[in-house]
Amino acid sequence: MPSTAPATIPSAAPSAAPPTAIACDIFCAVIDNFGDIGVCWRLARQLASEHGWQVRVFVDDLHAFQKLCPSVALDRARQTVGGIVVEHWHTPAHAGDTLEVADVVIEAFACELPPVYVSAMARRERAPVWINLEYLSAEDWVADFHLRPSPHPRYPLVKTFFFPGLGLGTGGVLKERHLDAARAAFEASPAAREAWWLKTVGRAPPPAAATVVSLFAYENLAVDSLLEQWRDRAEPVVLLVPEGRISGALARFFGMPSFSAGAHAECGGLRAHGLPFTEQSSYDALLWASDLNFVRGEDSFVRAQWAGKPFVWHIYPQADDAHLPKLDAALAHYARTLPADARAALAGFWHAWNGAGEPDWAALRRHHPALQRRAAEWAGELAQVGDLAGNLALFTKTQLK
Ligand code: TRH
Repeated sequence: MPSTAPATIPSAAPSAAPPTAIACDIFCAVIDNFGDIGVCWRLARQLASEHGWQVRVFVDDLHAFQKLCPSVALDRARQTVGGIVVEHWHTPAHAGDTLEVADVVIEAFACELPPVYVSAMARRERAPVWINLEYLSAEDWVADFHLRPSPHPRYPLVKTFFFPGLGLGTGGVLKERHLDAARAAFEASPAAREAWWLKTVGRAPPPAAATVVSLFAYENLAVDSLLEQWRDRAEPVVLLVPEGRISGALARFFGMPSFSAGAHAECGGLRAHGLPFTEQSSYDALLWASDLNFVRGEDSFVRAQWAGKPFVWHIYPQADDAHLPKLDAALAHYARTLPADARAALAGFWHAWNGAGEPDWAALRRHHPALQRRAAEWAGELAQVGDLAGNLALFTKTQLK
């Protein structure tokens, strides 16, 4: 075992795809934040590096993309990043410099494909496999709708709905083949952990008695109460906060003008550090270095599950509280085998973090050993559903035969 393990997942650097490689176009419209492009980019990298596909990503917001992938140039209409072609999808009608239709066309999150591209799909000698990749939901109905075909009203084309999910019969969630090994190497190497702390936080790792918490969340009314609880408890908490939407609350709490990357503050038992928003492949190490992770949206929510550590999910809020059944559906999977008291503490905390009630840190901490055991067990259960990229590649191959 090497003394230092890599703290980043090696990014996809596919060797030049052979001419017979499956060509795949992924269309991604960024609604807000980083989850849309986060999921698409992770999928693109996996299809290229693990399945040898020749992938092109159409994305309408290069700024959001560059945050996850700093080598993206903002001013290029077309560029190749890690072997993947990136097209700036600058208008809804734009379909690339030359209109080439791929073997597999992935429309992410029901974004609308350019009409000229759809008509070219219909003219193609062999119709492409057309996938609508949906948002992740843990609800039961997802398995019934996964892989349902939807014929186009005018063209001889069929679109298939591909539903990520946490249960059997769904498309699963993304998981790279090397992920578990990378995590295990990080966790087994005190030198890797120390190097990560020095590089990322600018400090040596804290003593084992401290609870390390990573905090990635939207603005959240419960955060002040939680910061107070951390401040007032005897047991020390070390808080790692990638700069973003929650940073303003930290600044207010500590009476600072801002709480961006490089900020440090201390109050009672709480010590907090502002971190830079890292490249996507480096985010996992933050989850591995922490004892408990606050995550949000879709992709960080999935990464926290693979990290095998207890986590708290700030779900993306939707109109009419449509997100709340999704939160409970995820809890039903994740907390399924927990003892009733630990399950109640976790559910109460997740609900409070999503707007209902006060977060009770002491209760969550009390059940940490049970939550830790369940987190590891759950990662194993989730792996049974299969990796989304692998499931998608398998399905498309049956269609391309
Ligand atoms: O950013 P998100 O809230 O994204 C979304 C969008 O809001 C989208 O519209 C919504 O529908 C969807 O959630 C459900 O959260 P998410 O999905 O976790 O995406 C964040 C991405 O940022 C993820 O790929 C991890 C990455 N990331 C980094 O690369 N570096 C970092 O430092 C951090 C904190 C995250």
